[in-house]
Amino acid sequence: MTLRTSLAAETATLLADLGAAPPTDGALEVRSPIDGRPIGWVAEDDPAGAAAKIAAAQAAFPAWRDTPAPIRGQLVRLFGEELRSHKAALGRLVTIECGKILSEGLGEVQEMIDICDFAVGLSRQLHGLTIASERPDHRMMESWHPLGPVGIISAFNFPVAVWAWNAALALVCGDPVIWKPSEKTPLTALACQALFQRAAARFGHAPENLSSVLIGGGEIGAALVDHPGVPLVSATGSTRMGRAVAPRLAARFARAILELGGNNGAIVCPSADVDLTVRAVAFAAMGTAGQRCTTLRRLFVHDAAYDVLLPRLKAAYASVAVGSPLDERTLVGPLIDAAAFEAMQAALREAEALGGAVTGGPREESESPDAFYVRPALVELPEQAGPVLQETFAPILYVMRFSELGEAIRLHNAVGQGLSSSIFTSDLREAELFLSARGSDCGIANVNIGPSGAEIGGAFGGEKETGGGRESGSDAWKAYMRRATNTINFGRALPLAQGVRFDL
Ligand code: UN1
Repeated sequence: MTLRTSLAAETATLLADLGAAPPTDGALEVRSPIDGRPIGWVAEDDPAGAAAKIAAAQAAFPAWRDTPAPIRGQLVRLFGEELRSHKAALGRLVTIECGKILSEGLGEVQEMIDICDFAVGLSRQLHGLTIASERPDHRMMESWHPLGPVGIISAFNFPVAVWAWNAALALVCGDPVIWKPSEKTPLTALACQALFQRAAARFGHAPENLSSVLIGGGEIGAALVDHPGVPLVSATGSTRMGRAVAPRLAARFARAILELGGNNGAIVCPSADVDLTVRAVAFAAMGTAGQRCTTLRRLFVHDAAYDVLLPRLKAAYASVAVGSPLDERTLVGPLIDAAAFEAMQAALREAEALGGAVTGGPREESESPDAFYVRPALVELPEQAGPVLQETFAPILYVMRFSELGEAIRLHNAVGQGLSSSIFTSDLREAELFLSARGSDCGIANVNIGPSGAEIGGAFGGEKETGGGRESGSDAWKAYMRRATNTINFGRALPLAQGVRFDL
């Protein structure tokens, strides 16, 4: 495991490579979950400072709104180029700051590059409909206009990609962006901002303050949520956070894109390909140390597949390499902090009290008392109750048996959250039932792949307590623009709709 001085020094070097200021100046201490020790200090915004940055974003809006969308796309293309050329450094910084393995740190930057590519194409496709009018010599159409500054609140587990999904779309849609990253991961945010500024300098005519970063905790998030100059806030985090944010946005009629908790399930049918299922479940449940909103947490296994699948899964759980995420052999890095470890242990104790058989779960050796490495846990449970109904942000997979698919789907849908889901089957009828209106109630439903690791081309988000927002691909861009319905009369008469007469 890397020592304190080397991680802090490496962080400073990476930030310098990325064009960001040295992380030595400020009250907010940033720790790496790799060893739990400080890697930097950054200055926090106070509410007055936050308000000033929001006002500056408002001031940037008119010029950006009036820049043609394909030209706005050129700035996002340049930002994507910066990301491409700095992928290695930013990916490594993601790993150091949030603890995901290097391949996933790099993957996260790739996800940013992908959404930039998508947004550049989109900048020429922000199109509305032309609609048949019931009146002679009339035409109806939709126009999509920029909305205004977009607030983005992101979580520690995807410290840069989630911002990029929102920012790349918002920017081509004509909206300035104001980003409040998790206070656990401000350094990667400041690095992204530095790369963005480089792209803006190369672009040459972006308004000042098109993108800004607010550093701080809940108070600063609240400043963004409550500001009347921010018509849309896209917030990623827990359902608890969403319950605090949503009513405040509703109170001022602002729009919300909420990406809240997931409690994702998968159903394994008798005809499932066992090798494929083991690999998919392993990545979805143990990858990112169980700290994705799309992490697989509930597995329903048919009686006929149970005795084949479970020993294979248990072997994978026992052998998966847990350790420093900077080590290429590691598949499971650390939990983010002590609180995450405590929450995991509490959930496992609760599951045991309910008759659950727990494999794995204890803390693994590490050189540092402040780093929290765990052996991922697999819990065989007699029924779906207690901790299974909650999202515990840790690598715990609850496994339950079923004998009839309809019952498995019912249990699958019987939780508060509705983000992502999967079925493993070779039977077309089972797969199609799961994807149908009678099947999974989630925003994402997959066949023969796990629930995590979505590509950016599709809309990303979930139903119920997950919040209902959609980000990233498909037509998610529409949430970042305002729609105007236009009716144009090119005749000389004035017929009224619905046959109404009003003859003067
Ligand atoms: C999250 O955990 O907040 O589908 C986002 C996935 C990733 C995004 C996860 N593309 O797992």
